[in-house]
Amino acid sequence: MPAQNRIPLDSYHEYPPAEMQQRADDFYAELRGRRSVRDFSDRPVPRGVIETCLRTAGTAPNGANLQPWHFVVVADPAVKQRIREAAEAEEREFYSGRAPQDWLDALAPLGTDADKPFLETAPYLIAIFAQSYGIGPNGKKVKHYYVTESVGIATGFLIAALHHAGLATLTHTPSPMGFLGKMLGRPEHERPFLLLVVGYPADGATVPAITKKAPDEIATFVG
Ligand code: IYR
Repeated sequence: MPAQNRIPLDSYHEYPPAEMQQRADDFYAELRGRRSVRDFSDRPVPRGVIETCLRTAGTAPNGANLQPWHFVVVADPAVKQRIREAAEAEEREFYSGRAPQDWLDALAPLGTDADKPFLETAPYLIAIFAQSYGIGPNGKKVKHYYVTESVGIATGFLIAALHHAGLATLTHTPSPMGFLGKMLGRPEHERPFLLLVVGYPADGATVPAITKKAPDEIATFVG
């Protein structure tokens, strides 16, 4: 075993309990204001903000610190148009037959359909890829662990970071989305995980009136 290079945990901060509670409350208040948005403005968003939020995503805990993700940021209108066309083709099949009725029933309160104009309107689409393995310096395959969990956590960090910066997002999962890898020139060992639509909400944007489960429905304390 090579010796580990260890450093002090200088980045950790402890807060007195009242301040800790306040911070937890403030963070909850901030994140509970996040909504998935489907009406986007075409106003440009500073690229640096996206870059920093991607850095945040890259800090996520992950399997063996192999960081099994890749983010493709698409701002090019021609590429966005091609993504929209391919996604809408899949979605038309989904909504007109591929999806079982119970899935369509579950989606009904959201009012979604096969039209995805936001894929062109929003200034950025971030295609998130999960790498089943990496390529080492010698060109050899490096197995990745807990890939789905890792990429899911990184995506959560990214969504929270973008929301914190004042941007709206939509987690969009055209199904199937194999076209993304080909269109964006990604290698075979990467599978598209989801497409994050990022921008400002359109003026007057609305969202479905939905609620979140109560604390005792989502959590149980033992002891
Ligand atoms: N991918 C489709 C359907 C869809 C599925 C789920 I689960 C959602 O939460 C929302 C939509 C679409 O984007 O319309």
